[in-house]
Amino acid sequence: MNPNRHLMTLDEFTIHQTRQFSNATGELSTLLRDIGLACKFINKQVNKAGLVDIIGSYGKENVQGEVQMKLDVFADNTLINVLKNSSDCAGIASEENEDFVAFDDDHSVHSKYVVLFDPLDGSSNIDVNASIGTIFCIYKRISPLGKPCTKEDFLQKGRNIMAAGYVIYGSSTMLVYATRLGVNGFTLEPSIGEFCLSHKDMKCPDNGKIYSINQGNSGKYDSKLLDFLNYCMEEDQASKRPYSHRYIGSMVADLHRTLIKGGLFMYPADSKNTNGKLRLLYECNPMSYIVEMAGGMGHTGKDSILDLAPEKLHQRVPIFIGSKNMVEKVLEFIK
Ligand code: P6P
Repeated sequence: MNPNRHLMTLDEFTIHQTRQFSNATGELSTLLRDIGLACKFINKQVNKAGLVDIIGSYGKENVQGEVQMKLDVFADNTLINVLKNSSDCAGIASEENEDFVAFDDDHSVHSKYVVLFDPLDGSSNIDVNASIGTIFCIYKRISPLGKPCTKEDFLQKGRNIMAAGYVIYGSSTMLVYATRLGVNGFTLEPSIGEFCLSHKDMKCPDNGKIYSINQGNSGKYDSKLLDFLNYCMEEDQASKRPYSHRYIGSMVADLHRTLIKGGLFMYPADSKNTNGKLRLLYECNPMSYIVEMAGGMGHTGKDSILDLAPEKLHQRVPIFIGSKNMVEKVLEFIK
């Protein structure tokens, strides 16, 4: 290996970050590397979805009543198996499982962390080859070590997150993760099978020119939100409006663009989905943590997402997330 190489792998980066905390034991870094490993397995299948008999629905419905694509199931099983063998995970909660899963072997009951994830978000885009992703967040347990983790470990506020991230399976495969030290992005280098640091210290621009929402639901939005959408479409050179409208229909893809270019992603409540569609624990909390650590905002329209006290594993919340000034602008209209 060229001694002058400048590539820093995810493993090297997490070890380097650990050294900044004198009392750190490296368990969180190990967990991040294990998640990265699981997502490399998922990436391999996602990249060849059209070639092997793994695309298409699995036939069963998940707890959300959504038909499970085979890749959803594969991704869920892969993350569970890797984390079960990890030295630092006491249990998981996943979009694809009705209840949380406590790892009750002698080793895992002493692990300090629990992991929540959406194993393959945006899976309805699998068969049209649009970008999809894995979303995760890591909490330190509040239940006593030495016994299996409990539901309370998973129902913590987003403010308590230790680390959160996503992997986007797109034109390239990237892992982005945030801790209180900041947000960093790693691009998978297939020739060495490593996530390599490519986006150091990511910041969400305070302003952006893109708003992202499923305007097909406009007939179900309240009048204040419709007023904001009309504001977005008005011509105004000073504030660089009209904005461009972009909507991929895959949260990870829409949020990745928002994080990098700035903008505002919205999945509001409507007359049909009175709490919105996206799930608090493993979609809105991790994404809000990442965006807030990058200088942006994540809000329900009433509260900051990270301040919500979760009540159920699969509860849904409205979300307005992205560039700070754009979130504040939509709140002026809808609050
Ligand atoms: P709609 C994908 O199914 C998902 O959970 C998110 O990834 C995405 O942002 C949203 O739902 C899209 O929902 O109703 O616009 O198709």
